[in-house]
Amino acid sequence: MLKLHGFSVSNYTNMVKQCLLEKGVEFEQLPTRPSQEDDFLAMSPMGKIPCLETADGFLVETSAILEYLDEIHPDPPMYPSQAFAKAKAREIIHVSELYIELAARRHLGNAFFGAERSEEAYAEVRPQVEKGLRAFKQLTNFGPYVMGSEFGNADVFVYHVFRLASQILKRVYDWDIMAEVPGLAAHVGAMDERDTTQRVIADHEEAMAVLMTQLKAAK
Ligand SMILES: N[C@@H](CCC(=O)N[C@@H](CS)C(=O)NCC(=O)O)C(=O)O
Repeated sequence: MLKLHGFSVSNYTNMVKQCLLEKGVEFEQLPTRPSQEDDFLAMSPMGKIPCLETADGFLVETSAILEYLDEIHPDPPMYPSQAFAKAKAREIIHVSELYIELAARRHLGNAFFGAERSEEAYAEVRPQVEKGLRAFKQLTNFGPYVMGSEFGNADVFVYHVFRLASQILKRVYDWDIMAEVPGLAAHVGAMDERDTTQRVIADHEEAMAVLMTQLKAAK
C-alpha cells in the first residue's frame, strides 16, 4: 500500500492526499514533519514533505508525485488527455507554485508562527506575487475549474496554493488576492463542495489546532 509521509498542516501534503482520495487509492498517511535528520533525508533528500513511499521506492516533489499517481492509477484521470492541454495544466501548477506560493511563503513564519517580519521580504514579495497573479490570470479559464468545466490536479494544486498564500498575504499586507482573480471565488466554492476537499480541510484544521497548542506550550 502507498504510504504518504507528511502531516496535514502541510498544503503540499494535502494536495497529494486529495489526489489519492479523488482516485480512491488505498493509502496510509504517516503524520511526518519536515526534518533534516539523516534517516528522513534518506527518504526525502531536501527533508521536505510530502514524500510518497511506493513499492519501488520514495518519491518527492508534489507535482512529480501527482503525475506518477496519474500514471499508475489512471482512473479517474486528473489531467487532460490531450498533450497540449496536459502541458497547460502543468503550466498552471508551476506558475502558481513558483510565483505565488513560494513568494508568499517567505512570510510564513511571520504570518503564522510569530517570527519577526523580514523587511527585505516585505519589499520584494508583493511585486513578485503581482507578477505571478498577472500570469495566473492569463493562463486560467475558470468555468468553474481552472481550465473550464473539467476538474483535475491543476484545481487541487491551485486550491491549496491560494488557501495558504491568501491567508499569508492578508495577514502581512492586508491584501486580498482572492478578490483580484475573477473566477477564483467560484472555483473555491466548487472545490469546497467536493467530499475530498472537506475531508482534507477537516484534517488540516485539526492538525493546525494541535500544532498551535504545541507551539504555545513550548513558549
Ligand atoms: N516543492 C516541494 C515543496 C514541499 C514543501 O515545501 N513542503 C513544506 C511543508 S508544506 C516543507 O517540507 N517545509 C520544510 C522545509 O522547507 O524545509 C513540493 O512540491 O513538494
